[in-house]
Amino acid sequence: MKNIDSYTHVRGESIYLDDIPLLEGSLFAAVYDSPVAHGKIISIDISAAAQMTGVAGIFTAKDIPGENQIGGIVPDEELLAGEHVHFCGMPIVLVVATSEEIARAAAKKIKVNIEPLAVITDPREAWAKGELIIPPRTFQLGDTANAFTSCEFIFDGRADTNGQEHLYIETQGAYSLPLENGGIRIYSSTQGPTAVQRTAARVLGLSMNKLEVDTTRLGGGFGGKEDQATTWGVLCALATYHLKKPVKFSLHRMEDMRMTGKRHPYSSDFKIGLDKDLKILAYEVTFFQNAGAAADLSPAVMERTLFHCTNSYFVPNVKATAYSCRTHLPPNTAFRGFGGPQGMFVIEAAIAKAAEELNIPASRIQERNLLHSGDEFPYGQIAESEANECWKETDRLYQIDTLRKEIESFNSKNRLLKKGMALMPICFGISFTKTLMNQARSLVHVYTDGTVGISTGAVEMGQGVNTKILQVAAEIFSISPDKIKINPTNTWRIANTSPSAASATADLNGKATEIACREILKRLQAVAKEECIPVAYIGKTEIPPLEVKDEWIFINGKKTDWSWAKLVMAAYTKRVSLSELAHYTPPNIHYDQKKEKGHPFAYHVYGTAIISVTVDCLRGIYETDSVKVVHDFGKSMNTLIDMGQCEGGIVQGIGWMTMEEIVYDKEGKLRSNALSTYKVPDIYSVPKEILVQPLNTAKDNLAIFRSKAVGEPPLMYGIGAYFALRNAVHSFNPLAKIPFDTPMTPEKILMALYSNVNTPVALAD
Ligand code: LUZ
Ligand code: MOS
Repeated sequence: MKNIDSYTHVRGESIYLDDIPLLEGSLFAAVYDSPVAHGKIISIDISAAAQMTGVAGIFTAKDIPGENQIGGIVPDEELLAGEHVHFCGMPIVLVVATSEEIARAAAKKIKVNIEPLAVITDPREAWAKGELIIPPRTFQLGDTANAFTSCEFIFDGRADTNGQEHLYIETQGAYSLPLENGGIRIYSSTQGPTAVQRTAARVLGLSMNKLEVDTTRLGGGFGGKEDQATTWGVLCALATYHLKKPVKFSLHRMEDMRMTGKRHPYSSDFKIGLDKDLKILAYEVTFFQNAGAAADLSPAVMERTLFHCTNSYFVPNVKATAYSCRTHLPPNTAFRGFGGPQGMFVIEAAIAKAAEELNIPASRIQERNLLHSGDEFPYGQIAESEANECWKETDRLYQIDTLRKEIESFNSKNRLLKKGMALMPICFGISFTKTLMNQARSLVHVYTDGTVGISTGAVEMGQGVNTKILQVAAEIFSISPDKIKINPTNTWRIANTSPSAASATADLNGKATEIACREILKRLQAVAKEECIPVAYIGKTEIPPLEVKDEWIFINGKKTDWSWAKLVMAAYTKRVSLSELAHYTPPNIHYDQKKEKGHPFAYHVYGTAIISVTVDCLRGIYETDSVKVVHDFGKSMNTLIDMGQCEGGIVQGIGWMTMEEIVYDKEGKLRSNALSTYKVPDIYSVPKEILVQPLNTAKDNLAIFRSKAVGEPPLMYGIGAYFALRNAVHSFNPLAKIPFDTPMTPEKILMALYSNVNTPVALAD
């Protein structure tokens, strides 16, 4: 089934925040944000701005009626800076005016005197100074110290991954309006309507039931709007609270890039030990997460890094420690993969280092150590699948050895073009790592004409969750999809929602919808049993099998003259409820943070990719030739959508690993602050070929209709691009010294190509 939004998307008719018709008298917001990464606010002068015609209100921290606090996990983040600023881009003053232009012009006239303080941008420096967001955490399995003594080979090193700009096509934004009795409605481009509601209530000193948050859809989120849409929603609400007027704030791209957090950069140290058969016996890793200036979601992201620190390998002795380090950058936040990719990169780097030192393909070490069912993850959960399955199928379909030989042959014939390939197996745990967040509700109404309206906590952000939820209802009721409508996500219809995140949205909200639909169907079947039994059976105790199928009632497999709509009307006439609010929580998940052991994930998603690249060794530029994948979909309920998620994730992952380079200077100012200086994959840089072969793992799992979560896992295939490039560079210059430091930009490749040799020209000859 096609994405139900495709028709309005291509016609430009889909409603995003900017498409909401504005009420008369609507005002527009802008902020004055800190030009300094760390400092003490000495004075704020708003006089010139206040005098501008059209300025309706100017607000600072002093105008916050409730708590000046937006921190979700740790209360360490002010909405508007009070006494100190902690990052460049931190909002200090909110300006509201009759037009966007006036609001922004007025913001420029504000003068804030800030006494600069020392700036930290590096997580290791923050760590050395004891600047931690939360105490460190350590995951441990077996005994690494002991295991290293019996290793044949031991390698250590350092690995760095950079951040990543979310670059949702729709920037952050919100529109709030006053309701009667002091209530406020916020239209928010958010993945987490409840987070906006809860935070607005806290900041305004209102009860949650006075705040309504409504979200039709997002033009992309990628994690960037899991927590950080809140700021803009709450700023609008603050202005509406004071002015009793509708207020809109839709960020310009450069404001968005400057003021919002990104994927967490990590710097890590690893040590890996193998026996003579290449079995990994021990792995130690220390992660330094660059959290930015406030906690935001960093503690949870850090936790997922630990959960995925061994990727899809079984390592019997593991010790992984993570530090969330406070720096003076915008608070970093959720980004597709949520710390998992960062953790996985480091073990891949460790394996690559071992392979390079031993002069063997990394894939030999990778394959030798893949997880098997029954193996224990460092956090105590037992693997239920074989990571091997996808790998073997990848080999069978795409012939790893043949590909390798083709590349070797190409490289031996070409002097200035070198190819490289890498395998990238993945294993990603599905569920919010915070167990309590794994809950969802769905409200299903069947109207008297037989059509259906559904509301859940799921936020559509292009991932197709609404289509999947619609499919669930269509399947359970056995009615045509065009009889079903999915409503905007709204906190008055569905309360206390978890954000749409963790790849779990379709599972959680889809299952809740399934339960609601089955409940209504049960009632309808009861009505059918009373109302449409053929005369021949009246008075008999044996009632023939009855089925609601394709919008008709079948008895004994024979179609009756009772349609779905007629049955619905009959139920209504009999005063039977045609609505249901269902609640779903996945069973059997738990986690004990004291022991760092448990069963946090409902299930895991597996897959293996082969990525091959070609490097131009004169210029340092490269192309991704192909990405060939076998991916564990469970049993995909929507192949078009799931393939789209795979392709998008792969390209986004490659972008993170290769070309997307976030640069902050030593003063904490974002230098890559526009699309002219921050390069994301475009149509010309996507892989020439992406093949995704579904592996149907028919096994029972906790996914909706056994269709495994697909949002985040494919991003991690992109990690293979880094190692493929590395291999290509090494085939040009076997002595090349390449730090494990992403992104592998053309500049870095060029440096690597000619590194560690006396006469670069000799290589080119
Ligand atoms: N968000 C979150 C996530 O709050 N918890 C998670 O475990 C998670 N995982 C992936 C992406 N977003
Ligand atoms: Mo996310 S990183 O699933 O918001």
